Order: sequence, then C-alpha cells, then structure tokens
Amino acid sequence: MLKKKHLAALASVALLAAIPACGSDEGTGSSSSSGAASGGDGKLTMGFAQVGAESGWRTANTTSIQDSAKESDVDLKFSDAQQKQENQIKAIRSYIQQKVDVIAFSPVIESGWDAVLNEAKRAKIPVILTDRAVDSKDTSLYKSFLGSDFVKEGNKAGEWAVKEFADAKEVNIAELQGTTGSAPATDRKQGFTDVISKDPKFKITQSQTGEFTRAKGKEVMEAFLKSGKPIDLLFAHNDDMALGAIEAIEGAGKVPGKDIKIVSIDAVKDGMQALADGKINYIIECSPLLGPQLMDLAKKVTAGEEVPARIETEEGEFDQAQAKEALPTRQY
Ligand code: GYE
Repeated sequence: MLKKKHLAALASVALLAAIPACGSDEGTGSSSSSGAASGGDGKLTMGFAQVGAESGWRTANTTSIQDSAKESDVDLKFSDAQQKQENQIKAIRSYIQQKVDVIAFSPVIESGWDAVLNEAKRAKIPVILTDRAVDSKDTSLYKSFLGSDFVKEGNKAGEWAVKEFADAKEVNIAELQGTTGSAPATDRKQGFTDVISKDPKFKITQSQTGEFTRAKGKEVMEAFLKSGKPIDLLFAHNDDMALGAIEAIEGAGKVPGKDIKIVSIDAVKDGMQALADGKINYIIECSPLLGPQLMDLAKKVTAGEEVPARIETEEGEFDQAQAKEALPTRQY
C-alpha cells in the first residue's frame, strides 16, 4: 500500500456533461448494458462493478469510465452497488457467468474479496482494481491496481495543517471519515495522523464516519457542534462531507473557513467553489478520471501483455488563489 515508485498517470481528456452517473437498476447490483459478453462482434467486454454514486468524485469517475469505454469501443456492463459489498459481489458473479473478457471494480471496502476473486481466477477472467484496494494476501487474484496513494493524500492534509497552525498552542480537530473499512478512509486517516501526531498540540477530539456523503457529513458535523467541544479544524476525507459540514457550521451561526478551518480531499468542482469562496481552506486533489487508463490496461491485460502491478495517478493541492485560477477549466 505504501509503495512509491510509479508512473505518473494523468488521465487525458475528461468529458463531463450532465450525464447521469449510472443507468443501472438502483441497488440491485444488476448490470445495465446489453449485448452478449465476449460478443461475436469481436469487441472487448468489460464488467465494471462501481461503488455507488455517493459523491461528486464518484459521479465524475463513472462518467470517465463510461465515456472512455465508448471511445475505446469497449462493451461496458456497468453496475452501481450503492456502497454495499454484497451488491458488488453479486455483480461480479454475474459478470463471471456472462463470461465477460475482463472485470474491473472499485472495492467498497478492503476485506472479504478472496472468494469471489478466486471464482474469477478459476474462470480465467482477469480482474483490474481501480481507485480502491483490497487486502487480499494473494496478489495473483488481480492483474493491476490503478488509483491514488491515499496515505500520501492524508500526509499532505496533515502537512498543510502543521503550516497553517504553526503559531497555535492547541489545535482541536474534528474528523469526518469516509466509508468505514474502505481504503481511502483507512489510509487518509493514517496519513494525516502520522504527520500531526509528531506535535502533541494537535488533537483529534471527535472522529466519525460521514460515509463520503454530503447528507451524512452534515448530520455528523451537527452532532460534533452540539457536543460543545471546541473545534479549530475540520479534516474531511472528501469534499462532499466538507460541503455538508459547511451547512451544519453555518446553521450553528459560525463561519466556515474562519471560526472553523477546513481541509478536505478530492477537488471536485463544488469543493473548489467553496475553497474559492473561502469556506474551505485547502484541498488535496484525488483524480477520478481513471477511464482512459483503465481501458488501456484492459486491452493489454486481455492481450496477455505484462502490466505494472500498481499505477498511481498524479495529483496536486489547492489553496484559495489556486482554486480560483483552476475553476474555469475544471472538468469535474
Ligand atoms: O475520495 C470519495 C469517494 O475512493 C477515492 O470515494 C475514492 C473516494 C473519494 O466517495 O469522494
């Protein structure tokens, strides 16, 4: 998980329009695309089991995958698991049954995948992990991982906090964690804690999951505020939870970005707007534009080519001025 070397991988053009996140039967984990798998038309068939539609990041990620499948002439079978592992497992089993050429998925949580991945292996269907990792010891269960270094993202958020609060005597931190058991929640927490724990003036006094959604971020932040404990800084594992928290902070008569500083991760448009408006203070970028690289990997893997075990995306960081500059051309 902490491996460093990698090819910087910048996703190319992202085509984001007002295309809905997914067209699948909501919550059933069923697949939305038609056409026979490994079809007689010679097209590559990919089964993709998406996490859900919990955030702006996820919507952009889904659009990137759907658009690049079209551009690469890949027949995409897409399913939305509504953040439930059982739905993802069901979808993967159905892709195995349909004999797709390749399975790709973004595992909602890290554990519990060995059985279904072994089924795919026995069926000789290669698997590519995108965005989130699994904790399987047997790395032969998948061909490659394509995504971000979430520990590094947490480090960067911590490093910003250390600079921002250089003169403070005490910093009380509230943390909105992502989905419990997911790689980004575990790793971002670890990365952030590793940095701030070097100075005992930083204390995480309240920490709970907001499940990566705006609604839950708001609800949990309301509870944090009601506790009466002082909060100097909010560390939100994604922009959507920060945006929900902003509503809670304003609802409590406080000024987000001033009374309570906020650092978050993703850099989706709505988050960048809040940063430009001074309601969020700093954002670490996490790129959702994985589609073009995924299609490329799928073609190589199904052609029997060797691929790197891990491909990481290259990402930036934004303060208010940088957000203002980036916003007009931001793709997601
Ligand atoms: O940060 C969050 C989304 O796995 C990197 O999932 C992804 C995370 C992203 O819901 O917004």
